[in-house]
Amino acid sequence: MKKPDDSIGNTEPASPERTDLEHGGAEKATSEETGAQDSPKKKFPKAVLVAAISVAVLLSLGAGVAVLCSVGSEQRKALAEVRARVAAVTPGTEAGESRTIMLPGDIPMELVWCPAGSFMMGSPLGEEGREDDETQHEVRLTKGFWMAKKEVTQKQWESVTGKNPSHFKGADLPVESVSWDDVTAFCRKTGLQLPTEAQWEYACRAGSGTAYAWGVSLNGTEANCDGYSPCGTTTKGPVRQKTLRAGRYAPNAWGLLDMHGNVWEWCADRYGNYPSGSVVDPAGSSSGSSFIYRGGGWNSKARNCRSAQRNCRSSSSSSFILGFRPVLVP
Ligand SMILES: [Ca+2]
Repeated sequence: MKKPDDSIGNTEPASPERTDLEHGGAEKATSEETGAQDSPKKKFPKAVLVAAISVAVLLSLGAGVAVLCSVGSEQRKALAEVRARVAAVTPGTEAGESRTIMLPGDIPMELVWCPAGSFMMGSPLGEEGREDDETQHEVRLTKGFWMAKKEVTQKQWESVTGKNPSHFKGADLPVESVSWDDVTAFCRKTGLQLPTEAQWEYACRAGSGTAYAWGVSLNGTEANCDGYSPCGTTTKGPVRQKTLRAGRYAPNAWGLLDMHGNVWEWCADRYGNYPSGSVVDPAGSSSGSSFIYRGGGWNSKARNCRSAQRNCRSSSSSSFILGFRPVLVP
């Protein structure tokens, strides 16, 4: 199994569960009990007071549960509407065509059309930064697909899940600290899906055959990465040491943003060796416990942001270097 190069990213921020309802109920009970004990005239038997307090607490809890049920019901309805909209999306006609779907709360997610086609997956011998598991082979994708133009933002994540686990907080920053299990749950709720590794690289390259969609070098100027460790050049560039607003850098030829850098992106596939010959619609290894993620992140050396670079980890693992973007296959 490959080892993630960005060991710094294994730190997981704490994400305490909210229990507002239980805390509210407990505080109310304590306050009322205190008031009863301080009263100068104890006209009511203790049993009556205890019963009254119990009823009040139960009513309070009941009202809270009812509110939560109502909110949950509205969210389920909103997500069902999202799935219906997703299911109704039709194929595009040309690369780079864009379409927008609305998430709950009228939060938009822009998608870009990636047409069916063939490409050389992996890297050629001699590419700077190349690793042994990038055996170049021809891949044919028989179906076009819509891919999110940007990494999923925290605003989009919250509109679907109601939570935000991200380490770097900001509505328009990419969501991170999400596991493969988390992002597949997001996809189930919305009717979207994770790209296969082949779909991801095909979209990242957008017709290019070079190490990066724009050419052969990166030093942190063209994408958010560790510019002190450049690739294809000896000139060092900026180091941001954090995520940046999704979509801050120039798009690739099909209009996709941040395929290189900012946060790594989960794919659907299990990690496995590439075949040496041509394949059609590959979906990764049928066994194994490590799942692919691609593209490099804000703390990655530039060579690890190459189109062909592969990385993987277990489905329950999360990190502040790792997010995702979904696809929609009409
Ligand atoms: Ca990225």
